[in-house]
Amino acid sequence: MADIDKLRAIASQVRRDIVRMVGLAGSGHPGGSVGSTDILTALFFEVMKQDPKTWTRSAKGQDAFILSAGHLAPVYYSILSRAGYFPKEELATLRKFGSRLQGHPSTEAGLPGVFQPSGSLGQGLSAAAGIALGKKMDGELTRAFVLCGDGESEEGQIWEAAMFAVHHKLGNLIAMTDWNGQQIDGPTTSITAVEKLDEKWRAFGWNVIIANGHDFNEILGAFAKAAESKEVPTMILFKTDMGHGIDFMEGTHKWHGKAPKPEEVEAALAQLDETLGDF
Ligand SMILES: Cc1ncc(C[n+]2csc(CCOP(=O)(O)OP(=O)(O)O)c2C)c(N)n1
Repeated sequence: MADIDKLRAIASQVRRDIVRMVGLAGSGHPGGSVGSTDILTALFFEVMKQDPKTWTRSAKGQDAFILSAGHLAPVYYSILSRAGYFPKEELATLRKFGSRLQGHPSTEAGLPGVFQPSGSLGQGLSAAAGIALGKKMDGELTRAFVLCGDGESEEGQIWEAAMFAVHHKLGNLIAMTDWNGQQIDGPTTSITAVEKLDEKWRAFGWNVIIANGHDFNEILGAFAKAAESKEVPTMILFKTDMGHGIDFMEGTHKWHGKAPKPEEVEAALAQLDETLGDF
């Protein structure tokens, strides 16, 4: 049985980390990061088979994760550090020259846990499909996970990968969409409407699951259902709110890529319990 209180406590600390990191850096992407915190907390602390002590990009017997929406680097870095991949003090170096924590994840920077560079939207699903195919060819029973954005899903390469994964029967590929209805310039409906995502993924032949991305029971239930699909890739559409957990960031694209000022950092921290010690 998953310890939901433990997951909630980790998620609160991760949200604190994100706000403080982006505030210190003076730039970055807090809205989608705090919005996808619950999904990635459940994934890294309950679902995925990964061992920070033995992790390398070529390690056998471990699941792979790709953050296709690479601008969500703050949540990724916080989770990796809190899961034990590197010391939490390094979180203070986000976006600094020479830091391993670049504005978008880089494998060249050598940060443990980062499997694939990302930031140029639309590519991560293709990479994850390739990894899933490789695992299948090697007879490995591990899986490839990838998190995409809904705005990102306006990229054509996503749908090319969607066809590839079904063609190759990649049941070991679990994709997730942070379905917050927002992207950089406004609601997705006002940019290039990608709705209805569920019907689109079903039409492409995927196993589609819809879940509340802020309810740990639903999130874990979705991953459990995904594990039952053996030959068909799964897309979990997680309904989320951009900025979830910080009242003045919630539900608006305005915090997609804007750093909070010092007083806004304080206002946000007042809403989030410090559960694991700030960096
Ligand atoms: C190929 C490419 N085009 C454009 C961008 C600029 N860009 C960065 S984030 C973003 C919006 C992404 O929206 P979404 O995936 O919904 O993320 P969210 O706003 O929810 O964080 C865009 C257009 C990019 N990084 N890569």
